[in-house]
Amino acid sequence: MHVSRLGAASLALIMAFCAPNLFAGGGDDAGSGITRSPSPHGAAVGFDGLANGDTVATPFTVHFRVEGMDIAPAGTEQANSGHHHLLIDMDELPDPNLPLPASEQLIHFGGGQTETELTLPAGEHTLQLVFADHRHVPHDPIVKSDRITITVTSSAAP
Ligand SMILES: [Cu+2]
Repeated sequence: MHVSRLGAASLALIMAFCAPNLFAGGGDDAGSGITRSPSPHGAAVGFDGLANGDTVATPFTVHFRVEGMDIAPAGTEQANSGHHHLLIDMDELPDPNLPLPASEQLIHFGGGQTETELTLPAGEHTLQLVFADHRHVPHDPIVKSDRITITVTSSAAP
């Protein structure tokens, strides 16, 4: 009896802590109980004017496109909206159930920007876009572009 009473108490504690995250439909909690914002059918992101296999001279401007959703700055909670994230030379996506971490390889455009100028070392690089909500958490289903490979040269071809 002692064991089962302990078990019941633990379960009640777990439910008390998890329930708000499971049912609040949002919030700032970055824990495992996070609820991802839904994306509408047909939502897509991609690069405008840059395709897999392209060669570009550094620095170059990358243009982001989104279809079926709206751009909203980070921190602004609004249905069917989010902001762009550019992943540079990342072979794997971060856990989509958590806010995307920021790094030199994962750039947030929380101001709602739709383009950026990149300066990259000469050579092959991969680029990928991931859209995410006001908390930087990718939508469900995730809205991401193909990962494209481009060749960067140090100066414009003559
Ligand atoms: Cu972000």
